[in-house]
Amino acid sequence: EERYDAGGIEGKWQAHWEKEQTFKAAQDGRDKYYLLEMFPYPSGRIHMGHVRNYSIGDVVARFKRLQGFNVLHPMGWDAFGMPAENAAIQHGTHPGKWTYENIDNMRAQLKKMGFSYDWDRELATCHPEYYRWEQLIFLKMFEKGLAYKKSSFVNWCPDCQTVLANEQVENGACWRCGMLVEQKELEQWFFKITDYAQELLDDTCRLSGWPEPVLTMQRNWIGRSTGCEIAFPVADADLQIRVFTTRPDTLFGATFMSLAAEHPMVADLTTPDRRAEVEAFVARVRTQDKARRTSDDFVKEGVFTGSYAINPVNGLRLPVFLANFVLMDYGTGAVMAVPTHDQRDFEFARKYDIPMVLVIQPENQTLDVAVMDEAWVGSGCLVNSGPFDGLDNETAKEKIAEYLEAQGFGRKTINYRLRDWGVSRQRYWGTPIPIIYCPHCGIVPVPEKDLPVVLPMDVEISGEGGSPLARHQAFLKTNCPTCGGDARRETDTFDTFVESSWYFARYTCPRFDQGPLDREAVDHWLPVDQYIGGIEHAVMHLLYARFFTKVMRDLGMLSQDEPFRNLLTQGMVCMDTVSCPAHGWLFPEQAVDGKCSLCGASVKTGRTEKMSKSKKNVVDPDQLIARYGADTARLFSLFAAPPEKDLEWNEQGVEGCYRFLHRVWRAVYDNLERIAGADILPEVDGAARDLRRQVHRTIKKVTEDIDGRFHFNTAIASVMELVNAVYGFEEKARHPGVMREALEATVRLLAPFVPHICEELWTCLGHAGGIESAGWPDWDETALVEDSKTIVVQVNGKVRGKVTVAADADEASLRQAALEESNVARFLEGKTVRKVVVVPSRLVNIVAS
Ligand code: ANZ
Ligand code: ZN
Repeated sequence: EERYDAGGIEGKWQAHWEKEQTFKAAQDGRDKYYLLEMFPYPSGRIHMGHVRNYSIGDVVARFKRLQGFNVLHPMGWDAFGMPAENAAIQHGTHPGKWTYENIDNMRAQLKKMGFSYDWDRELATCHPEYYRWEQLIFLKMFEKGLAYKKSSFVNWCPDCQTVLANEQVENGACWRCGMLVEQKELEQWFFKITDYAQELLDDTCRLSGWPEPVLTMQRNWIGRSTGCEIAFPVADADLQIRVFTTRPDTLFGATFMSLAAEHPMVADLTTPDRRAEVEAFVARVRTQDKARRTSDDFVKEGVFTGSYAINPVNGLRLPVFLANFVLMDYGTGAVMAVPTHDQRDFEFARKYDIPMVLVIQPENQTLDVAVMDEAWVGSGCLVNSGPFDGLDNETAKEKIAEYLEAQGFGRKTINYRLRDWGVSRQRYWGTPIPIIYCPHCGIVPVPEKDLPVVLPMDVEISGEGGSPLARHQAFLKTNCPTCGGDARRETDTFDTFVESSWYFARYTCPRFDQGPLDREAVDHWLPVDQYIGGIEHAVMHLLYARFFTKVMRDLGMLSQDEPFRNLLTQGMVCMDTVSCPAHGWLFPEQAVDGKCSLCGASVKTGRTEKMSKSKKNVVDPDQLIARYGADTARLFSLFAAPPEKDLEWNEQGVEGCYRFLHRVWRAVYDNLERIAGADILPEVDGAARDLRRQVHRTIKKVTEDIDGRFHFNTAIASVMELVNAVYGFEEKARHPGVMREALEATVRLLAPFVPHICEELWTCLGHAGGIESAGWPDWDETALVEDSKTIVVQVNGKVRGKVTVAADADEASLRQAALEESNVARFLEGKTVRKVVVVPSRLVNIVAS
């Protein structure tokens, strides 16, 4: 074929790879390399974000394979989740049907992109043969106390009758229906990730292949603080209020107590005369969402309970308040309030007229409580603190903590911001939690032999409150495995983050039927050598996956401590937004010559933003492939920006990539006859030698740019330059061997980026067996050696000429060549040379006057 026909060759090579099982990963003597991209949610169609993510991964997978590694590069589907249920409600299709159809669509789309997956390992998390093993892991965790049930306060939408994650609450209202969200106490299943808080924190230091910002986010999320727990007795009652503080140095300055509205002691602390007001306050706080309650600009309010606590170090009576900014699930849910040294307490004390006592005096100013207009949160010396006066406050933290321990009022503790992971969802389309409730035996785990607890398919999904599972009698009603009596199944399903917490391990043995993991396979392949995905998963997904790895290790299922050795977070795919005054956002093809195709009005081009359906600034990968082919789509996504940066979509860029592939095609075809059978001779001179040097330089650069650095854009740019050099080479006829070497290098270097065209051209160049078996090219060090170099000559700092000298010329000969250069000599006429500065291989500066 004389012309580059992307469509034709792409289908042909995809069929070839499939037939030959080119990308099948096998455990053999070669070094393993596990390359993984975050698996997609089967929403229906792939978008440009997927194209980019998976193109990046595919370059690495193909490159490593060519380098001789045994590469594991799997693909699958994160197939449980809300959108399937919403689609069911809207269109009346079953979530399962919807999901599997989407998977079929998207699999076909990915295949059209030519990604080098081992499709034999494909998995869908909604498949019983996947989630049965997840249920088994849960049972093992339950046995070890790592999965437990407790009642807790959750965001609850009274209209949708379901729990909402914090991210699903917008300004205190449900993201779906707009109803005000309540805090509801519910029995929920939790995973004890807090048992691993310290290890998860410590091991961040071992993840040198992760971006620093991601590690920082993980550390902040874990949020370790050291401090004290202190018990304050309640006046005239046999009660104690325990607080967590990071500032024991301010203990003498505590003038009141703040408790969370949900604190279990609220009823006991409230005096009869205060009851009505307290109850009203508690009811109001419960409607406020947790994320906002702690933000700085949230209005701080509270209510007095009528009780007093006693400060154990100075006997001061501290009124006990409830405050909206104190959260039950941090520390102990109670705070000793020090208005002089904590800004929230300061504002609260001003509002409710509570006295203040200064206990830390800064070094270079004198604070006076009467005129303070904000809390002093800095360091200083202790005052009004009895025996601790005069100590600097860092020392005082230690001393007061020791004193409290000695007196039995408190102890040093470490507190983590990280909470146990609530995994219960009142959802249908998820993994059933394998638990049975028996009126006699209580919570009974489903026996392992009865797994999987299969999600029933014959459900009615109406969108009305609650989970359809709770209305499915055949699912709900069962017998107790212990006593055989009538019992009821758990109807909650897992948070879908559970599935994505171990899929990377299951890929190593996706059809293993004796347990979740085949120890030998998982220990062979893990850790993932390179993980690639979006920054939006920097905290939750990556933290949960790390947690699960440690849990599976402690359950004896695998040996690794960490799942992902290297992490690359790719940027977003962005595009201009276009809008019409009458029709709002327009798809790019709806704007023709600056006019709206619906009404003819002039359109406005808005900001470049992340591609999204809502703003209509999207490009459909299928259309792109139909028009240009997968290789162009891949090339553009890799060439337009470095992977970790945002990529701005533009049609001209795509056109440019397409033209480049034509150019490569033509360079090979135009020279085919000439170079057929030509020997590659290393001994050449002049322009031929220069071209060889560029070939080997390019091999070196592309290799180094890809390997661990992901500088795909500069790698591609250097191959483009090489192609230019091939076109510009004037001694084609005299040096067919050099031409062949240059063209073959071009094809081999481009193969990881644009595999279809390269396979085709490689065959045209007379090679049987496919480019995969050719391996990655090496560069020839001797070809890199320069035989001459060009040096700039300055006179008094101004460039006056250039000289070309032997590559190994010494200083003396450089100096002489510089002084003899004709233009330089002209500038030196009539002057005396005072000094000659030689910067080897760069320039010579002559100082003359
Ligand atoms: C007394 C004090 C004095 C505090 C002072 C701060 C400054 P980090 O570093 O985030 O761990 N706190 C404790 N539990 C709380 C809860 N459930 N809700 C809201 N606030 C809570 O901060 C710990 C500090 O946050 C603790 O130290 C406590 O206030 C507050 F000059 O105790 B501090
Ligand atoms: Zn029973």
